[in-house]
Amino acid sequence: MSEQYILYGADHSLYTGKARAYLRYKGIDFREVTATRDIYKQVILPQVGAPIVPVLETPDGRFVQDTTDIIDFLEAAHPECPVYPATAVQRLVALLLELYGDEWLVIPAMHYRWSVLDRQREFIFREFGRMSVPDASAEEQVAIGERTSSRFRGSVPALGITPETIPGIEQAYLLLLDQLQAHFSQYDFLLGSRPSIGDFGFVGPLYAHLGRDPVPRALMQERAPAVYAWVQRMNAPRPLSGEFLAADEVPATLLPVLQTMCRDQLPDVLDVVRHNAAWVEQHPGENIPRVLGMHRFTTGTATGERYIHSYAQWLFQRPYAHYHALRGRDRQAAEALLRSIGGFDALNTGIERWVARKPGQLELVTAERPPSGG
Ligand SMILES: N[C@@H](CCC(=O)N[C@@H](CS)C(=O)NCC(=O)O)C(=O)O
Repeated sequence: MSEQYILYGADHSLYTGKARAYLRYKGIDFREVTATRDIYKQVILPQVGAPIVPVLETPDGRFVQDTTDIIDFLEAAHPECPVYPATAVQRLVALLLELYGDEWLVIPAMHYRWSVLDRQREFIFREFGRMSVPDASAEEQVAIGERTSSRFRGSVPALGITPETIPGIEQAYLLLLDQLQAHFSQYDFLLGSRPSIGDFGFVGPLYAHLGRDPVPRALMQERAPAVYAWVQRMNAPRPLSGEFLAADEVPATLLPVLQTMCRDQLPDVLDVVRHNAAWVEQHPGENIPRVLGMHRFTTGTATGERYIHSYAQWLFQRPYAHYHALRGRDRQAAEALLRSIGGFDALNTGIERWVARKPGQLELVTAERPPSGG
């Protein structure tokens, strides 16, 4: 039996980048196996039930899918230098920023991969082809990649990326780069000298797409070199080093990022929560489909339609449950933070139906309300 963990994924995969950076920071012994066509057939589909990466295989042969579950599984097994801050407000911020990176920054990430395809076509298609068939020739890989990437390319309009929304998406991303440039000029990571779960949420979109695909990488290097340097640090960290800032401090440079998140993403998430509840009402006992139609969304100056991603509720429940479990001074400090970033109302909107993930499927199921409620 191997003593190593195995991470099945790919260099150009957003969520693989999140899990990889985490494994490296924790100094965990692992090897990465490219999710080739054969690996999908022989490992991922039978073990996970769906064609998705990344997937972690543990040394004792268990499989964990979903980067948040992967990280939580590994945090329990390797508790040294936790990536979840122990203090109330930093932990809330870290969980909110994970949600932002995972579920919202995927919009600029997918835009800057697919809308500028004419300027990075060979690279992108070859990455997809190389993943499926690593020993094919470069030319074959480009042709294979063009076919195998069609599912991802095809999801671009459903993510809300259209000619009408693109100017707003770009404006919002450039603003984010400027805000993060200011932040990372002062701090190594989001909350100090140790990466938190928020950093891992951010590095998915900011590495595999925005910090690696040729067109957005050049943009990041030129406009936000401190952000690019953070991406490099995330990928080559000093394992188990660093600390979160003392006294539960949240850097002032993060507040504008959190304000944008609360303004743009939280209304979308609350609408997902409503749609999930309505669906459960109408289909008692059934799984909740991954997508529940389309709804309006806003990012920066752009307004459009994007898919209702039921999963977003599951990630949102993490900061939500953490906040509702706080008492006394911790609760007051978290409330003050939420009021200052415009997130108070969203985090105090009741969740009628809680959801959970279930092994072997991507569709969510309903869950008990946690004791801290909300
Ligand atoms: N929430 C999941 C998302 C994983 C994900 O969307 N992976 C992409 C590649 S980066 C994929 O394989 N998508 C296929 C699908 O969603 O069906 C995670 O954190 O692992």
